[in-house]
Amino acid sequence: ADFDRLLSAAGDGLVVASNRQPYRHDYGDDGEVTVDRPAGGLTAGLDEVMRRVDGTWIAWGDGEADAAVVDGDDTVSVPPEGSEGDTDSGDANGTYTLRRLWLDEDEVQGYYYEVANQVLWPLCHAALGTVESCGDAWTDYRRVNGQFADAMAAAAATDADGDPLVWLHDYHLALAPRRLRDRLGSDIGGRGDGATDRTAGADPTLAHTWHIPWPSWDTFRACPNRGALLDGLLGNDLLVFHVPRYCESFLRSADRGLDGTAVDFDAGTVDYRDRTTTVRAAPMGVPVDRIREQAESMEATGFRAAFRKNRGIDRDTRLAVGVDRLDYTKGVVQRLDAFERLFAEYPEHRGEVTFVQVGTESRSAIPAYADYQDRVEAAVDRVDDRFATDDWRPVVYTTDYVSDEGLAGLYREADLAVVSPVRDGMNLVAQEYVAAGGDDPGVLVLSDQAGAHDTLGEWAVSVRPHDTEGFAAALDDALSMPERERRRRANALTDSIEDDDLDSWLGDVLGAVARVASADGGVPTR
Ligand code: GDG
Repeated sequence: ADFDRLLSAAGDGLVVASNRQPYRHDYGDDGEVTVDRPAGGLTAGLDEVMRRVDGTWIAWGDGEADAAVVDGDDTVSVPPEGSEGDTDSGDANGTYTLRRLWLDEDEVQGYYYEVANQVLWPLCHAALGTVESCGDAWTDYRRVNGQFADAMAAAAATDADGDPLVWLHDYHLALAPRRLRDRLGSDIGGRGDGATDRTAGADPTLAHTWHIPWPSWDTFRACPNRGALLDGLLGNDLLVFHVPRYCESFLRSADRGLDGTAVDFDAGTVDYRDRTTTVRAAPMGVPVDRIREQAESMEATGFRAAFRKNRGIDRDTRLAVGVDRLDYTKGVVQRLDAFERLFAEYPEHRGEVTFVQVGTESRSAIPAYADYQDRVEAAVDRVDDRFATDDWRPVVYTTDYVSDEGLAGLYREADLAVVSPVRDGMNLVAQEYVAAGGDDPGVLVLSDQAGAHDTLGEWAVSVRPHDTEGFAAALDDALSMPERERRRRANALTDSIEDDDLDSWLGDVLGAVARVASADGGVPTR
C-alpha cells in the first residue's frame, strides 16, 4: 500500500496513541540501556509506518517508572542511541518519537485493571456477570484519558503545519477523543495567560480503531457510564471496527444511548454536536510474508523437533494446537471439554493425536483471570488423568513464552489449529496458522464467535464453543478430512489472508481516513 501518499492525503503528521508501548527500555545498574523490540503484529506494523513519517507515539510507560527517575525524561527517539545490537539498521530507516506517560499505582489500578479490564473488556465481550462495579476507578480512567489527550494535543501542535492525523487504539482510550477536542478548542495546560494553544487553529483528523467487539445495545445499556463512553468516542471523525456486525451495534447504541445524536444507518454515520463520525469495518490482517519466513527459518525447524522431544510427543503423533492469552473469552476450557469428549466418543483418536495448548499468562492480578488459569489447569489434569497412557498424552499444556519463530514452527507442525473463543473481536491466531502453513497444510477449526469467522468461516470447520458434542464431532471431521478437501480449503484460506494482510488493513484504514478528511466530515464513498 502507498502509505506515504495516503498519509499525506490524511494530514501532515501522524500521532498514534495506544495503551501499550511499542518498545520497552530497561536501564541496568551500569547505565546500559536495553530495548525490547515490538512484538509481532499490529505494533510492528505501525512501527514501520511511524518510521516512514517521523511521527509521535504516545503510550503508558508500563513497568519502568524507574527509567523516568533515571533519565528524568519521558520522551525517546526510536531507535534510541546506545542500544547496540537492538536496532535493526536494515529496515530502521527513519526515527520517530515515543512519548511515555508514567502512571502512578492508583491510576494503573483504576484505569487499566478496573475500568478497562473489569468493566469495558467483559462488557464488550457480553460477559455481564464478570463486570465489576467501578466506583472511584472511573475518575482514574477519566484522568488518564485526559493525560493522553494532553499529550496528543501537544504532539499534534508540533506537527501542525497542516492538519495532522491522530490515530487512537482500543478500549483504554474511549474518553480521550472528546477530551482532545476540548483541548483543541481552548487554552490547555492551565497557563492562564489567556493565549490559546498552538493547536487551536489546526483541525486534526481523529481516527480510532476498536480492537474488541462492540456489544449489542441490549448489553451495552447495562453500563452506567454508557453516555460518557459514547460522547467520548463521538469526538472521532472515524471509528473503525473489525466487522460490520460491530459497526451496526455501535450505531444502534449511539442511536439509543445518547441524546442529541442523529444516526444514518445506511451511510454508517453519526451526527453529534457539530461533528460527523463515520463508522467503518476493516478486518485486521497479519504480516503473512513475515510469518511464512519465520515458519521456514532454522529456528522454527529446530523448535519443532525440540518441542516433540522435550514434551515426549512421538514423531508419528498428530498435533492439534491452540494459542491464546489466558483470558476467559478465549474458550480454552470449552475446548478441553471438547477434546475430552472426542477421546471418549471417538476412541480411534486415542494415541494418535495430542492437543498442544500454549497459554500466555495475562492480567493475573485480576481474580477472574487467576480463576480462569486454575480452571484451565484443572481441565488439563482431568483429561490427562482419564486418557493418558505410558507413551501418549492427550494434552500438552505450556505457559512458557514461545518465540515468534517457534510459534510459526509449531503452527506448521500442527495438523489442526483449534481457535474457539466464546467471543473475540477478530482473533489473529486463526490467520497466523494459515500464514504459517506449508506444502502439507492443516485444518482450521474456528468458533463462529470470532470476528475472524466473518471472513474465514466459509473454509474453516466451524464450531460453537459451548456445544461440546458438536465440537467433538467437528474435531473428528477435521482429523478425518480427505486430503483434497483439506487442500481446497487451505488454498482458499491462504488467498483470503494474503489479500487482506496487515499492510492491506493499514491501507484500508488510512484510505478511510483520507476520504473522511477530504470530505471534511462528509460521507465517504465506501
Ligand atoms: C485483541 C482482540 C484482536 C500468544 N501467545 C504467544 C504469542 N501470542 C500472540 C499470538 C497473537 C496474539 O498473541 C494474540 O492475538 P489475538 O488476536 O488472538 O488476541 P488478543 O490479544 O485478545 O487481541 C483480538 C486483536 O486485539 C487485534 O485487533 O484480534 O480479537 O481481543 O498474535 O500469536 N506470541 C508469541 N509467543 C506466545 O507464547 N510469540
